[in-house]
Amino acid sequence: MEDINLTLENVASIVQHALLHQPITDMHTHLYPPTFGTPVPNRTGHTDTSGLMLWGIDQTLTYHYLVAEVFRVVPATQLPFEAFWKMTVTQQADHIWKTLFVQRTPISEACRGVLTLLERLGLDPNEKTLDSYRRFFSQQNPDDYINRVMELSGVNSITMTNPVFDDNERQRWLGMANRGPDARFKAVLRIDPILRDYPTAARRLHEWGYAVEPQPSAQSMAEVRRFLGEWLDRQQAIYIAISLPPEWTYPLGPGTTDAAALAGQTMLEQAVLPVCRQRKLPLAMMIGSRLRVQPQLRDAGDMVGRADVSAVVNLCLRHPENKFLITMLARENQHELCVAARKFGNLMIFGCWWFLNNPSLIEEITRMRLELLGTSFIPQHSDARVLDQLLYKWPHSRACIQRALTDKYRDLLHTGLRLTQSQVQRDVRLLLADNFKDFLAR
Ligand code: RAT
Ligand code: ZN
Repeated sequence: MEDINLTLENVASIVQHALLHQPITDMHTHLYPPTFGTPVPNRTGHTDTSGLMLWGIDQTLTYHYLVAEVFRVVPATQLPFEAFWKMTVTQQADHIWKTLFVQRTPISEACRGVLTLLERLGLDPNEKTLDSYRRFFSQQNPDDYINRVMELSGVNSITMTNPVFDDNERQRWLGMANRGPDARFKAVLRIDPILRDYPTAARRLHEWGYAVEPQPSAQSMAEVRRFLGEWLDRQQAIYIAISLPPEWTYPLGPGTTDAAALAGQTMLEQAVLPVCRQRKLPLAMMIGSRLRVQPQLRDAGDMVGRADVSAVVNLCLRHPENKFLITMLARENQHELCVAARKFGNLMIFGCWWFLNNPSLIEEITRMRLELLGTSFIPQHSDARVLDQLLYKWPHSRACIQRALTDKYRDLLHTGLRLTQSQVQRDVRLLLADNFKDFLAR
């Protein structure tokens, strides 16, 4: 087929078309296949309240981003936290719908997202109650519905987050021995306690039969390496991941006496990084989350804090044989992180994480990354916790990437450079899929 030359007139539609037709590898989500159970009743009437595959209107509306927003409007002085958490998911969803969507204009990004996904499913977002949406979801088979959502959102590979220190998650893996993996989903070994809270991790590992000691001794390191290796094999994980607080730094200062921080650094250097090197797996570090600042909000109670980019620089410099996938939560860190990525081939920056996953910020950050890094970064991941969220998070992000890219191609056209549709397609393939795949394969 003949290639089409880009012009100032056709560039916007060519970029839009390329983005829409490029299958997305979503490299960080909290989604699961049906084999991990689902708390929503399906056609066979089965309900598994601890199930991990979240989907449907009630889960969508009780997303922690919306829980935070509903408590701003009906504060805990009117509806105490304990009373909210005692409600069923259905009651919580009704409360959130009435408060944020019927009585107010649903203008926030998390609210708008729900409207986008309803519209994508052919549902009218103007309903005053959730009855008709619930009817729609009760008619879906979870397994088929995954295919439908993936097709509608343009996602062809979903990367999970599999926190091995979560008992529910761990038990499900252990009970799954004879079941084959779901080809639509890839696993990621998430190990936060090993670096964030070594004493707890050591105790749990000991309970699970690893000869790990309360101190990060040589024996403990060897056992943590054995544990990581066994779980990487079990999950067939494609990378190891952790999230870290804003205070996280590397290396620790010479006067550091904080035993947990010292143990975390030892485990990073002597267990996690060696295993990653040996298996050629990246370590994904998500930096800047301060957990449970408002504990009564549970998952909605976490905060952002400005972190230390020089810790990332030191890490990449001292461990050139390791690969790091890095995202940071604070807007204030984005420029410095981008400059750091210019220095290190083993540093791949990814996504506009959590509180940055808003159109104004995605667009600003993507424009800056294109200017500083060309096409050598991963612009976005969905972080979806509820399957249906793929139906809004990707279209909203795609629109931002589209505007940023279109303007950059226009700038190039003004220089007299000739550009074609297939070049745009190649760039978009790098951004939405191949930069991640190539980094894994490196
Ligand atoms: O974005 C979120 O839903 C957060 O609660 C976290 O899960 C975060 O994305 C993480 O992976 O730690
Ligand atoms: Zn996440």
